[in-house]
Amino acid sequence: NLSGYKNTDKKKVVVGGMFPVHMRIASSNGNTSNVPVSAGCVGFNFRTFRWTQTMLFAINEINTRKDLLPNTELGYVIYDSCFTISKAVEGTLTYLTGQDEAVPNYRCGTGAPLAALVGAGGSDLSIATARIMGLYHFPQVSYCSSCSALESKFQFPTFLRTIPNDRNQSTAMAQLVLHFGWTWVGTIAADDDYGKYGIKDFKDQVEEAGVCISFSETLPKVSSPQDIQRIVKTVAESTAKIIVVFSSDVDLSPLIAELIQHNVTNRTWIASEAWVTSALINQPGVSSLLGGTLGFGVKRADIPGLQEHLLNLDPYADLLTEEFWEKVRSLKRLETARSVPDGLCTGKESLAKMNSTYSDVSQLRITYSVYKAVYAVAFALHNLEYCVPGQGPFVGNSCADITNFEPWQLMYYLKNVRFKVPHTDEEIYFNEGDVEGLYDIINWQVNSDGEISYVTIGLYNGSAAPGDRMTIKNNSIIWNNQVLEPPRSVCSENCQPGTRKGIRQGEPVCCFDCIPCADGEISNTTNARECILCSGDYWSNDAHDVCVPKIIEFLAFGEPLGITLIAISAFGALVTIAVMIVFIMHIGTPLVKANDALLSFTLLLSLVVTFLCSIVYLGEPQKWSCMTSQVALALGFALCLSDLCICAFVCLEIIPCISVYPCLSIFRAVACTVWLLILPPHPRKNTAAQNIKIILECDEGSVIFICCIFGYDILLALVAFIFAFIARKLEDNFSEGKCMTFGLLVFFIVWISFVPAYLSTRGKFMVAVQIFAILASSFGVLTCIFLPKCYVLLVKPERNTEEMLKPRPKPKEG
Ligand code: TCR
Repeated sequence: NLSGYKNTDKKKVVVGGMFPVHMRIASSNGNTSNVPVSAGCVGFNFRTFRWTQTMLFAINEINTRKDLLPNTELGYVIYDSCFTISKAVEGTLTYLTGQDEAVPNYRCGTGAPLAALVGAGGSDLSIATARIMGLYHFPQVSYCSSCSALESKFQFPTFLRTIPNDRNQSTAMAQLVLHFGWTWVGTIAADDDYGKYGIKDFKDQVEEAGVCISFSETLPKVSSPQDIQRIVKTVAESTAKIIVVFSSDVDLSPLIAELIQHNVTNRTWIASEAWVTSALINQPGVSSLLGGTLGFGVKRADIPGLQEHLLNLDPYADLLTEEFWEKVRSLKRLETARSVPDGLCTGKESLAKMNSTYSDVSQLRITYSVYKAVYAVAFALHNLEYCVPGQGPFVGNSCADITNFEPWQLMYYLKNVRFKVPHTDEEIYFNEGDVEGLYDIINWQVNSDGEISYVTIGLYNGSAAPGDRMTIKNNSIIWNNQVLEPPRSVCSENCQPGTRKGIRQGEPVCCFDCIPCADGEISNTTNARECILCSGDYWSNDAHDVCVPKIIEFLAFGEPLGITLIAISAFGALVTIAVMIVFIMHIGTPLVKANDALLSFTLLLSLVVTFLCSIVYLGEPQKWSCMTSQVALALGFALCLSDLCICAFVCLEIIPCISVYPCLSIFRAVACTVWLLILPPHPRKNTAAQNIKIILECDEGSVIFICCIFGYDILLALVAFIFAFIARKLEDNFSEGKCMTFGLLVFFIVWISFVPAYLSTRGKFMVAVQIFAILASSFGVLTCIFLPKCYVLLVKPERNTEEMLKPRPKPKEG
């Protein structure tokens, strides 16, 4: 601890300071048989020693000023909190009681009132000291305790700080992560209030925005190689490329050393304020690990005269300074051991030559905060001293007395202080104990000789409107491995349109599989949760990202198959007509007369109808074409089959030929009319048969009707066949019976094979199969029945006699 003020006849006020000059306390030997002594401290920290000197510098500066506390001299008591809560509490108690318990400790200036405490370093220390200070309404101004827990005025009524609340920093980090679209980040927090609250606030915000945390590790406070090993393993194995670290440099440095040992690279680190410009972390050799780091630093400033003060340090001023010189000398000795063997030091060698953390004033951030804190106390004291009697803020408009005031009276002035910081002109005031959240965004850029320089690439202003808090110059960032492209850190890449997110059981929501949409389903956004089913007439395209209209399918006239079918049916109709002409030409001959000529003509006519009706099946189905094709086919076949029936009867001489004819046809005509009237065949879009197509087809209207009508056809065909089969034995010269039997056999074969063929085809080919069956059966009947007759009529007219028509007498048996 160091303290002092110059002996003048001015009024005197003592300001307390607390700095973590050492990094930890020496471990005790656990011996309980001796008188316990306060633990000693080890690990001298040059950076925090600079803070201490800055407080002294500020106090000196204030004491020499004529406009600030001209009649009062500031003294100081400074404690080393050793980065440990117990030491900080010990210091606070010493400070409050004035009992110089702590060893080594000295305090001068008896009788001077204690004003306020500047300190105590890390948030956990400040939380402990602020609770005690709060009990005595004693003001505490912290320069580096940024934890959001300290914002509670209820718990810490006399706590103020000149460093922004970490809430701002956590928000800034979250914004940074969202700005670059990283959704998969790891976090490392120090095992103290700073780390825990900082990371918690960060996590809360990013998780709300859909970012997932790959891992969350806590750095041990007391060195623990196993814990460090475990964290190294987690970092190395994680696929997260972004690691957010909320920790002080002292706690982080063992991990960094270990990570360098394990050659972990290719990560981008997001640094909190406490280590972003720390020389303890930025050691030679970290560039492969930490190059490209982004972090937040509190406002920096140049403090004129500070460097001279730092360099002109009297080696024997106090204990801490003596220790400082010890360290400097031992470092120097290490450096020059080989060249200058004796290494004798006078204690006055120039510190400027040593490029140490202590004398480097390029990154005065917390240092500047210390400076501000001291000035805040000074300005508050000034206001207290120059209170106009009778217009004071206290009971009865009274003022406080600078030589003998109560701590809560100074607290009043501190809360309401508003001043411009010397040299920088920054205006400071406390809003609920906090200052504005201003940060520089700092990028660690590796320069040509492998050293890291801190480049400010943006700003964050926590009190601006939410939209424009962060300004960041994207293209001035140099990332790890000297690349200019921001790294990507996602657990799973986005799911493209056409796929959907499939959750992985037991893993964070950012880790998912992309599952292709099923046929008929699409997704048209990236990262779709569900595929959308295409509605009725639509179907998914190949990429499954849009619903496209289904292909409309029907057997068109123009396509090769259509043309072929038309040609065949036209050919069939023409042949039939040709046969008709031949018959007309030979109308008087016995062959034509033998069967009723009319019967032959109706049969031929029915064949023409069936041939032609197959054309109507082609093309896009219309209401009329559906009706025509179905009815024409039904009628055509009926006509044809009833003719054959009658022919068979005639052959067997069962009935006079014409008489039954109307009976057979009337039934049919009535049935068809009823069908057409009640449930007419109509075109239909068949979407069920095939997914990607709409088949335009004719709906028969009523299955029962169609069954009846075609059942009737079958019946007729069977009857005709049976009788023709019987009649085939009757030997006439034209083998009428045989021909019919054969023709009907063709008819049956065609239609029986039609059933499986029809059932196994899809779409427009069903129509083609139907037409083929119609054409084949018609050709069958035409060739079997009329070809032999035409042969006789045209080629063998000599056989066309009455004689030949007579049935030959059956050969007698025996
Ligand atoms: N607030 C930290 C401690 C800390 C610190 C630092 C320690 C800050 N900045 C720089 C060493 C060096 C910021 C806390 O605990 O609140």
